Amino acid sequence: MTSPVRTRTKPDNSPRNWNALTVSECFRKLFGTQKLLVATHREPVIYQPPQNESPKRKDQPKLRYPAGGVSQSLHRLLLQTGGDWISLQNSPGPPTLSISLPGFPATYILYRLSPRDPALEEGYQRFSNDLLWPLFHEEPGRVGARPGDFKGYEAVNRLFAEHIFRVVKNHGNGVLWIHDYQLSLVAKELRPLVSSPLPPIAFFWHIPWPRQEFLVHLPERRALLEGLLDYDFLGFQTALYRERFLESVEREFGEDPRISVFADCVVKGNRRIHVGDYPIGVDPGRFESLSLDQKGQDEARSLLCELGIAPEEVLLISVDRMDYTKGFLKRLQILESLFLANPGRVGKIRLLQIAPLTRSGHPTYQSYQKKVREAVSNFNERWKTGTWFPVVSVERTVEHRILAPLYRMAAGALVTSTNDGMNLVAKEYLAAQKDEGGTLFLSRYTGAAQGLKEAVLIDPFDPATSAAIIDRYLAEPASIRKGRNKILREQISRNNIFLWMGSILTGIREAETKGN
Ligand code: GDG
Repeated sequence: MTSPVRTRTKPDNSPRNWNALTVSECFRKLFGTQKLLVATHREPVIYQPPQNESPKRKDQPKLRYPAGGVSQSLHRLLLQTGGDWISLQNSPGPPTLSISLPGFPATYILYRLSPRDPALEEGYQRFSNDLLWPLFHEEPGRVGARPGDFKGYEAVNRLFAEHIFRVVKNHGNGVLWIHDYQLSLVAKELRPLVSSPLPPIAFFWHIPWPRQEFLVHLPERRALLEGLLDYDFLGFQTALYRERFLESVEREFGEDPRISVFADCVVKGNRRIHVGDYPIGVDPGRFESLSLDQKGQDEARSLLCELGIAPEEVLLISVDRMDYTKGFLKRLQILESLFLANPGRVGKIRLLQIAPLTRSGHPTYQSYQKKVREAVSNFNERWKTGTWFPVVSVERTVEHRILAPLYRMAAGALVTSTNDGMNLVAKEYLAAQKDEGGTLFLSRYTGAAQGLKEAVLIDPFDPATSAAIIDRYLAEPASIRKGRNKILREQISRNNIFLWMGSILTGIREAETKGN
C-alpha cells in the first residue's frame, strides 16, 4: 500500500485577472481549433414552445435560462469557444438545439437525451437523489433508494457515453468535461466503445466528498470509485474533499498493486489520474453591475413593496433551492434564538427567504417543503406584531437582475447549509456589496467557509451562538463591516468563475502531457 503524500496542491495566486475572454483565449491556446464538450444532468436552457400557432402569425420558440451560476457560466464559455453540450431533456422541444446569443462569437449544439426506459430513468434519479445526494451530504437518515436502482444509474450514464461517442466520432472534440455526481460512470462506459485514443476526459464533483463513515453506507462505493478513476482529471471544490476522496481510494484499493495514491494523483496501471481542488467562484463583475443597475433596483423595490416590506426595514436575505441541505429549519431556530435573546429586534428585522422549489415531484422533498412551510407559518404566528411578521418566503425563482439589488439592500445574508459543496450565493452576496457593509453570515459547513477565512461564520447546529454572532455583527460600525467586505471581495474577485475554468482547462492539458 502506498501512503499518500499529504502535501496540499498549491493555490493559484496568479495575479492574472481572469475573465470570459481570457478563458476562451486560454482554451484556444491550449486546444487550438478543437472543441469543448460539456455534459451535465440538467440542461442550460428552458425551451418554451411558440405560443401562437395560427397560420397568419407564427411565434418563434423562446429560450429561458434556469437559475444556477455554473450552468450559465459554462453556457457563456461555450458561446465563446463553440462546442457541444449533452444533457437530459428537461423541457419540451426538439432533441437538438443550436444555441447562439447576440454579442457572442460562437454557436454550440445542445443534445437533449431522453432515456427510453422509464423504469431505468427512475432508478437513475433515485440512485442520484435518494442515495448519492443524502449520503454525500452526510444525511444517511434520508436515504430512500431501492435495490436495483444502480442498474438505472449505469444505464443512463451509458446513454450519455453512447451519445458522446457518436458526437466525438462525427465532430471530434478537444476536451470532454463531465459534471457532478449523477454522471460519475460516463468515462467508464465510454472507454470500451472507442478503439482510437480519446481526448482527455475531465470530471468535476460539485458536492462534498463525505467522511469515510458515511461513504461506507454506499454499497456501490467501489464501483463508483472505479468509475471515477476512469477519468483522466478529477476536480473537487476544496482540499478537504480532495483529501477525503484520496483516502477513500486508498481504503478501498489499498491492497491492489496496480493502484497507488499520491497527493495530487492516483496511478492506476499505466494511467495517471490527476486529482485537484478547484474552488468554484462567481462572476463578481456581473453581480456588482447588476446590483448597481437602476432599473433592477427599481424592480427590486417594487418586489419588496409587493411583499409588504418597507424600504427602511432591516433585511436579512437567504437564497436557496428548497433543499434539506440548506438548513431552512435551522435558520428559523437561529431567528428564534435571536428574538428570544433580543426582544428589541422583534418588529425591526425581517428575513426575506427566496426559496425556489426543487425536486418537488419527489416525496422526500414534498414532505420537507411542507414542513418548512408549516414551520415558517408557526414562526410568523408566534412573532407577529400587528400586521408585521418576521419571515417573508418567496417560493419561486427571482431573476438575477432583481436578486443582485436585493443582495445589496440586505443588511445581512444568512447561509445556513448543514453541508454544501461550495455555496455560490455567499459569493454573489459579497459581489453585490461594493462600498456597502452588508454582512455575510456563512455556515461553517460550506466549501465557501473553507476558503473565505475572514467571513463571519455561524453554526446552524448551534442556534444560540449563531444568533449571538448575528446580533453582535449587525451592530458593528459600518467602517469595520466595509473593511471586512473589502478583503472578502478581493478574494472572490481573484478566485472567480473564470479562474476556476482556466485552471481546470490548464490542469487538463497538463494532466494529458504528464502522460497517460
Ligand atoms: C451545487 C452545490 C455548489 C438560486 N435561487 C435563485 C437563483 N439561484 C442561483 C443562485 C446560485 C445558484 O442558484 C445556487 O448555487 P449554490 O452554490 O448555492 O447551490 P446548489 O444549487 O446546491 O449547487 C453547491 C454549486 O453546485 C456549484 O458548484 O456551490 O455546493 O450543491 O447561483 O444565484 N438564481 C436566480 N433566481 C433564484 O431564485 N436567478
